Amino acid sequence: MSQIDYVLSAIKEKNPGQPEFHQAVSEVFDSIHPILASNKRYLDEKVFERMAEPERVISFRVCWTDDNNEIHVNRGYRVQMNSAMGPYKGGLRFHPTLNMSILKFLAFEQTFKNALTGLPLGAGKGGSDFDPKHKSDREIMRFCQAWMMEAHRHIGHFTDIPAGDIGVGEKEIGYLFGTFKKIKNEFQGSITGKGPLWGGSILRPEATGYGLIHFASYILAEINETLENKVCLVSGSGNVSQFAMEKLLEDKATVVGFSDSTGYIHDEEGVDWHKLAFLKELKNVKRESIEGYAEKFPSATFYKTGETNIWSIPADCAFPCATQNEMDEKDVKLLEKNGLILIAEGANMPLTDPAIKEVQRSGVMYAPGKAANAGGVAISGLEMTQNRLGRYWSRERMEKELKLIMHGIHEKCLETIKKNDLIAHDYLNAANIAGFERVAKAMLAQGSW
Ligand code: NDP
Ligand code: 2IT
Repeated sequence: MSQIDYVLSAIKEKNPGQPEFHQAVSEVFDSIHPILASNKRYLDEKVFERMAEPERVISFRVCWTDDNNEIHVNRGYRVQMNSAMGPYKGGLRFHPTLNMSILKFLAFEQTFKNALTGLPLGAGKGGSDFDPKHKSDREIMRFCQAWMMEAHRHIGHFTDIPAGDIGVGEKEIGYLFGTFKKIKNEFQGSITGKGPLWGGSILRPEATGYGLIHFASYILAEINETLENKVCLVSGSGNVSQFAMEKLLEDKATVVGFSDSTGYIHDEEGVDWHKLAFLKELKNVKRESIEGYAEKFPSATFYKTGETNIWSIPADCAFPCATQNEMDEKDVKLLEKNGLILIAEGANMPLTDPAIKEVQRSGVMYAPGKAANAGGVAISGLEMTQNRLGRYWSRERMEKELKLIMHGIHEKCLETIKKNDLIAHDYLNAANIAGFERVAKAMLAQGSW
């Protein structure tokens, strides 16, 4: 085994039973293999090994009482992955399947994504195996208070700034922020995704979904195409999906499919503004299954999670915006057969490793999440700036900033493709190499920590 290949196998051996983490690390490693081969200093200084080892992992008991006075014990986490570029920054996920493998893959990906934004952001990720489904508001509040009761020791505007992810939206951020403020007796930008009345940035809720669609437009422009009249699939129906659909509607694309954990909807006539408003109410306020959408609109059919999935609907563009490994090799083959031209990832690592290999073989254009879904954390970065300045910036300004950052990431990818003689439109390797080089240089400059 070569010295380079040993790096990856040693990381895998050191982290047994963490398949998602192995997957994320292997993907970046494959991209940067030539960079390691031509840059002995990266190998000698063990830069990649350091990137794959969190600076700090915090795991703690979260004990809370439900509405029936019953006590529950959950596990809380914060993985502080890398602070070479700035304070730890990344979302919190509340989902019963959350574990160390998923958290470390998310925190690892966040390192490169945050570097690509060009903002001074390190990387982290956290959350809990708490399931927010079917919980009352009071239960969610007590859980969030209990989570922050411990986590506040590790959080702060110059240390570590959490935000939302799956199961954590403005409501949860409110309870988490309120608890932090109460404990510290200090109103500071210690968490992003806050409400716009109490320190939050305009456009943060929209930023990941909107940024994704901006990025897709920049890619399509490379082949003289636009989103107009393109038939699109957007998996999930949460924060990222809803605003991806909204921007697609603005760009005159037709969204014919979306999903949630209960199944998927095929709406042959497409989602319109009225239907999207209904979907938002269904998911955000009532917190129910998307099945209710098909009950309301006759052009739509609901398919329960089972033999088929959303990717069986013929489309031009697919935007996986739900969760990791939601698209596999056979899904990509079917999409390709049905004429797909673009996959852009709103979710983190939604394609399995064989699915990515199939995409690379097929020539379907592909935007990896590290680049395509960076709009959310980018606007979080600008929420931090506004909090430090004690100012609110206008919607117009935020829209300009989001486009500028997404455009900058796209340009950085093109520049990296050219510089490294990559195949045209190889955004996967470009994003990994560009993110890696930024973080690696910062780490080397700061010595062996
Ligand atoms: P939400 O909780 O708002 O929505 C998640 C959606 O995905 C819901 O529709 C949910 O279904 C569905 N879903 C979640 N887990 C599963 C699963 N195991 N199987 C099937 N469906 C599932 O989360 P977000 O929209 O914030 O996040 C979606 C993705 O985007 C995640 O991968 C996240 O890491 C990524 N991301 C989020 C960013 C953000 O700013 N929020 C930024 C960058 C990436 P149901 O409603 O039934 O639970
Ligand atoms: O995966 C992600 O980039 C997020 N969940 C958003 C992180 C953030 O700090 O806004």
